[in-house]
Amino acid sequence: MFKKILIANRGEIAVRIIRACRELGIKAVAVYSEIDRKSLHVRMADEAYFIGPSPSTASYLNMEKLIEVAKKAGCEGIHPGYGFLAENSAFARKVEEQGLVFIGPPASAIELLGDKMAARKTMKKAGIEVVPGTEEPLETEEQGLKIARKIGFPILIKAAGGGGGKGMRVVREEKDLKEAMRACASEAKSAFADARIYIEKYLEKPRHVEIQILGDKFGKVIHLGERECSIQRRHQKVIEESPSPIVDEKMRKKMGETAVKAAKAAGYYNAGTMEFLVDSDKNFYFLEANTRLQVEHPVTEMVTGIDIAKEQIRIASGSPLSYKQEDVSWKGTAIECRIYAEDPENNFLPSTGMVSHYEEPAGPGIRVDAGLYEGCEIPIYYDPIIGKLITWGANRDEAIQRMKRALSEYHISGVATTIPFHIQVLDNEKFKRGELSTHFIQEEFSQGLKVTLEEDELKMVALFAALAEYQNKKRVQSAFGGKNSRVQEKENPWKMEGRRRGLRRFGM
Ligand code: MV4
Repeated sequence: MFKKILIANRGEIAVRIIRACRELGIKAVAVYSEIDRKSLHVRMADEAYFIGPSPSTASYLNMEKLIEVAKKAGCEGIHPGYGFLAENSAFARKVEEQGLVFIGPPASAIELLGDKMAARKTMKKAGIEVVPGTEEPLETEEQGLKIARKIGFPILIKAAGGGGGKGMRVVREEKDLKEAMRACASEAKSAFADARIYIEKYLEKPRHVEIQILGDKFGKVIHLGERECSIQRRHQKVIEESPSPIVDEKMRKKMGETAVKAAKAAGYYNAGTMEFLVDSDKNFYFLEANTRLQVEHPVTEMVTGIDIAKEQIRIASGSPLSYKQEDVSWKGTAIECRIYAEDPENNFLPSTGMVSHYEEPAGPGIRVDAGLYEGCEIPIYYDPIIGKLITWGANRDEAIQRMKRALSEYHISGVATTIPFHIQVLDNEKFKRGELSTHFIQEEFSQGLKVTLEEDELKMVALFAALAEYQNKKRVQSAFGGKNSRVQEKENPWKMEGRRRGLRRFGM
């Protein structure tokens, strides 16, 4: 087993990996950019090294610097977390070339699966069902038209280098095809430096269900069941859960075996995810693979009891899988709400600044993976995800009730968060019935947070908001050693709670 590893990331995921290291008795080395000097991951790590200016291109994306620091600090491996360099095959290769271990899949698998067309081809060859469409890049507009007619409209044009919803175009009628092909190719060329495009049958309102897999370096691969990830907004997942309300034991086995087959076909090891689209008849089709530890991994951890982050590190160090497929079982339901520093009342505009007040929920069935503490700064430079709230329940209803309880206990002031939005989604009748699709938010919450108050209620809200704002101002001032900081007494927590209740009563 490793003695020391470097975590090439920040925020909640860096904290998550530090926790895994600590439980394994491994020293965790953090890295930080200028603005992250005082971040939680830096505080929690055993050692921390400065790697450059705040923009990620100058710090968290600086491959040479990260490798240099890892060597200097005496690390044996690098965990990339998610985002940044996690799915960069060149980085994985460089790390290994420098005699360090990349804590993730082999560079060859990242490369293969990163090319969405190559991935489709590989999976189809392995006998895995993919969405009907082409395996070769479209050469001419005439060829595109021929294929589209054969598949039948609506079709979807995708970029080989795309993924995660980037560079896609739905075409419903023949007359729009040529223009869409042209636009998609030129967009793909500028966004991914790869103009290759292909066509798929467009599935209307599918569900997004993904299977977590784990594979070791000895060719053993197992699956940890599915996550339902249909609740997303503009290709950003909002709420995930496991198990999926539509997947039964039989379907789990079938999807799981398909995902294992997919991993083997790609020469995969370490943790990974196979994404599937599921149509209204519960047919599932391979969509793409995620070659990283995913944001939503905790829901799988909660229902299986398997620590995926620790397993990743064990696998990378050369240990065989700790579990056989028969050892994996699922209990209850886990739900995750992603907490973004975004204002749901203002078109989800990113919100930055100092967290002037911070209180986390606790109690039965609650897990908080966050990168925050009271007084910390939320910078503008990175992803707006600041934390995740995960609840477990004996069944889906209990997990939902717990989530509502936990969200109401989660107090973050100083920056706007998506917490109030989550509360509304959890109250949605369709959500409660498990009737989910990738169009759910668009259809049910097109305006973001719903504010449905009478005029006098709005006045009350304004009053409470002003009080809360005053509260924050005072805290910010004293935290910065403002002119009144010394004479300011600590807030009366009863008063604070009263004001919060006032806000909560009006759904704030
Ligand atoms: C699709 C699709 C419907 N039909 N492909 C979006 C992200 C990218 N990974 C693939 N995506 C989709 N591909 C076919 N043939 C619908 C989507 C899609 C989607 C998929 C997963 C999660 C959310 C989504 C939201 C909109 C569209």
